[in-house]
Amino acid sequence: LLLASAGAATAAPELPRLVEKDGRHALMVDGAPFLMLAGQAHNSSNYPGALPKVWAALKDAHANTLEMPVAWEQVEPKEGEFDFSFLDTLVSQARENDIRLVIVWFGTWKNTGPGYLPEWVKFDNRRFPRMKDKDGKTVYSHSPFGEQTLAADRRAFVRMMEHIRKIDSGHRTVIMVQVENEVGTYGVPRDHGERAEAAFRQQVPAAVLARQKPKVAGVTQGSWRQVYGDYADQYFHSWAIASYIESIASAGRAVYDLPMFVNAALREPSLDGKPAAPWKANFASGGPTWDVIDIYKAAAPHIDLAAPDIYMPESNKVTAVLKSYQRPDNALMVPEMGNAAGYARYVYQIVGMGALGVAPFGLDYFDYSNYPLGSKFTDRRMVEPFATVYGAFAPMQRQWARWAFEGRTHGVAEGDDRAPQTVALEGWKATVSFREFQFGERQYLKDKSEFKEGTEKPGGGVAIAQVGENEFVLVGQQARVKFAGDGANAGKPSLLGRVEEGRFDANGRWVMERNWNGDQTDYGLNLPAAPVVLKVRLVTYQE
Ligand code: N0T
Repeated sequence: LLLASAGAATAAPELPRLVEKDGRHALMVDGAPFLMLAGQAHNSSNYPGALPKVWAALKDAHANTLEMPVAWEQVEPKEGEFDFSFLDTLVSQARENDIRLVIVWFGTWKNTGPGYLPEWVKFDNRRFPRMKDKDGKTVYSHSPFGEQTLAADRRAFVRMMEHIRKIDSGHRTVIMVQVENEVGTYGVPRDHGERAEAAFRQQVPAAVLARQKPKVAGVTQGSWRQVYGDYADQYFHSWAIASYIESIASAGRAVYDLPMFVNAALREPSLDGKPAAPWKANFASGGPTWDVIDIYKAAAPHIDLAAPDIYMPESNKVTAVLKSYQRPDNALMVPEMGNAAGYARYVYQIVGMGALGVAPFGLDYFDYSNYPLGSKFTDRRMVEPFATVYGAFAPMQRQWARWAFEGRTHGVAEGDDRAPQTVALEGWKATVSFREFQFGERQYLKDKSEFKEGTEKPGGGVAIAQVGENEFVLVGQQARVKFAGDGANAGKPSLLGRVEEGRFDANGRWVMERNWNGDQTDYGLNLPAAPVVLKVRLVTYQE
């Protein structure tokens, strides 16, 4: 008996954790990189009765991870009385469905507001103060300087982490935790309550100064206003909220050390590389927007990453957002993205960039449509565009995550301009073009205004992994890919050596289904509307 239990203890897999090497990142799950092909449930799907429609959609989507909210109002409806029965149901059903979980903590702030506070917190503004604006008027959003609010939120969060440890430490079904949801405040740049005002007059902490450069010429230290001028209010609020989150996350990790992150309601990305302008009332001040990631890093070392919630459908904005959140000190993860069909192609770009994971939002069959942020549909028609892409990656997600961590992967999504894109590879470059017929070149067409059916809207995407010097794995749809020598192979004549269409089996072994040649390779590799996986070998030769 003793031996058996000792064996079971050693068999318990290690805790999920984030690792970094050469500025790249992996989420280690059961000791190896893991790619989260995820979906986030609707906000109100966090009750046992709602779960059947969640699992059904995730299964249809070929997802391996569910992001599910757990709300403070739900677990502590009366002060000090905790009920984690939903977590019990969620975790056990996740295991039955072979799905990992990311828990999304709806605490003090949900989309900046107090919606998910228990009523004993929400309506007691003395104990749990809201922010004040500059005229002393009460703001809807709770103050990050509410000491009792922080203590109460932290206690509930810690109790949740204790509960997760209790039910899950032998399984690791829960792999990450999001702390709060889309924090910040709309309409007001910062708190003007008494404690906030006192803190605002203090010196900017050295940890912040070390990362976020002063905005006032010639000033290297001083109060927030002195150092950051017109940016001071937003920066201060970011620091205040990040510090609040740090207190919750560090206490939670002390009891059960899961990777933790924050998500951002985006502000407009920088399309021209220029720094952001000072805050105007057009985005949530204080949230982890791209311009204040450094403040979050300084104030919240127990938060592994800040992540973008992408509800901007434009391809140039999506690209700018992804670039601004992928940094050597910040792993890329997209915990929310619109679930409209047009977003499915971005999975190739996101996964190709080496993200830890991606999740369309509202990926369950609850009869609620997020249009215009997401799909008009609430049934299979909503899931289908993601299902085909996830289906191609699902069997190979472990290999893909390893390749991504090794820096071998690249991703492209068709742009709104439909223009070709080039991908720089080692010794090679790939040109990806869109709307082409599978056979022949455009000049063969009589009617030059003709395009391939099904390409009326941008929907193409390709992810490429360079698995060997001259060997590639391509996953993609609705695109044409052509390779040419580059770098060490520049100018050398080359040919496709072999192009196998196939799939990876459950053991990660390649299963060849056919060899593409002739018409199927003479005009580039023409990926059909439904995703395919190709293994491509290129060969240079002497003329
Ligand atoms: C998201 C989701 C959920 C360009 C919206 C997005 C989720 C939260 N908020 O379904 O509420 O809990 O994180 C806000 C997007 C604002 C509009 C942006 C237009």
